[in-house]
Amino acid sequence: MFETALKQAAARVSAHLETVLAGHRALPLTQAMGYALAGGKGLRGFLVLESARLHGVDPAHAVWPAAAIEAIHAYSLVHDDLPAMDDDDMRRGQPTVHRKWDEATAILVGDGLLTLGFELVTDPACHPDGAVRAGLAHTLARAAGARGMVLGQALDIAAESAGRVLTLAEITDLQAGKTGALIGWSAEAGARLAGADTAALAAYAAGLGLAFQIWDDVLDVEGDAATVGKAVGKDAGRGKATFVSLLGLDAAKSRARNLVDGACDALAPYGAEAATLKQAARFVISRRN
Ligand code: GRG
Repeated sequence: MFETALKQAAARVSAHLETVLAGHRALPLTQAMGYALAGGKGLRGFLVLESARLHGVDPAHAVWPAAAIEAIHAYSLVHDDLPAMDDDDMRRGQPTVHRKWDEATAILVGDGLLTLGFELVTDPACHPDGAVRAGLAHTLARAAGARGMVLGQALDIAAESAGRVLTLAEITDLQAGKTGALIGWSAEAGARLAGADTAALAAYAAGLGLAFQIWDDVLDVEGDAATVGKAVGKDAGRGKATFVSLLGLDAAKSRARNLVDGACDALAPYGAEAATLKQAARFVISRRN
């Protein structure tokens, strides 16, 4: 069952991150970094481990980039929750880092987790070939930075003062950066570790990433805060354009299903071996949090 595979992958990645943090000084910062890393679904780390398995990569190598992407994802959530950005009190069913500690700690936790991601992919234990490690670090910088996730976040913030509702094309472009870039990097990482072609996994991740974001918008409308683990209804409350507000709930869900079908089709070159990645795509549009 897919949920079991996801939990096992998340446990493996969490254990790796705990070992890494055990080597840090016992400061409140380290405790807060561990707190920020806990409690997520671990979908991005799972995508790294599963794409690596498809390419016969040793999990002892793949766990490094899997931990790296979860660290960078956790940083993005901590900074996104800050008062200067989304100003959220709850994340993963717990108080946000700036609420439990303070804003300075939350900024440093984010900075620490972002840089930790690059430390992990460039660790010699991640891959014996320095060129492969450099390739992982370079593509990770592209995905996380001002042409990827940071760009998506900047476009999202700019949209709030644009004085008009974004179009579907603009939202799709924004989300490709904000959510899609890290999901894409995760799914392609296994091929990168193996020195293989990333095209099929990139096509899979493009559909998956967009479906993931559409489902996030669905949960903002249909979910309850206790299950989702954070405030819901925020987008509608702010009059913010989302896939659901532009397409309507039913059409948004059907678009997400079509995207997942396309994502699964893209995995054809991997045959039956890709069954778990297909289950992951179905999970993304059935999840309740
Ligand atoms: C601060 C540079 C910077 C970027 C923030 C990712 C992001 C950009 C903001 C997060 C806000 C948000 C709700 C985005 C929508 C999609 C998303 C990334 C949801 C959270 O991902 P999950 O569901 O979370 O994989 P877990 O908690 O399971 O890890």
